[in-house]
Amino acid sequence: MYDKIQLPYSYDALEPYIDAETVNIHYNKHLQTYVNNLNKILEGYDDLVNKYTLKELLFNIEKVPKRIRQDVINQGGGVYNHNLYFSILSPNPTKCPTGKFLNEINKAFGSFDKLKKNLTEASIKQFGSGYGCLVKDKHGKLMIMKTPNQNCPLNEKLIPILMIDVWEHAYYLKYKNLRQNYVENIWNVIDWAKVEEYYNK
Ligand code: MN3
Repeated sequence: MYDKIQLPYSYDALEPYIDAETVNIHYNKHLQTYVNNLNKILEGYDDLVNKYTLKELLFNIEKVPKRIRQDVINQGGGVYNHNLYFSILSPNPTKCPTGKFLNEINKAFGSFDKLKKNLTEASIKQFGSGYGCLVKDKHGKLMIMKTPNQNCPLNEKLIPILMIDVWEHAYYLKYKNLRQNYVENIWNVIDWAKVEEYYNK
């Protein structure tokens, strides 16, 4: 069985940037549905479930039998991406990266501000549902990408360390059609200490 993370804050903790109703529905309904669907798909595949964490399963997606592979990409990505998304948000975020991570950011993007600018742009420009992502490759090199639907960068052997959910369900109640405002505001609640922890893992 794969599961969602415990939400490390209350539903209203990210106000005014992300409203309580959105967090509640997003976490309890949308994410839970991905969890339920994934576990249903994997019924009878105990060998996979017992052998791999969800991260390993998505990273080694070619090991998943073809007849359920796309479903695992969709539903497993839905679980993993949301767990990552919710885990890097915080009502008391560390606002800046440090140390080796900051050096890598400067090397890859020129500056921390430039990284935020590029990732904001990628998130806004993702056509339709998906995510803007900060990923690292196996050498620790940082890249910005966007992914459609629930595709997870792990499927491409890249490790996501920050994902911004730009499905309408992530912002529509408060921001309506204004994805740009949501993405610009989300920087107020992104915890760079957590992102840095994922980078160093
Ligand atoms: Mn979502």
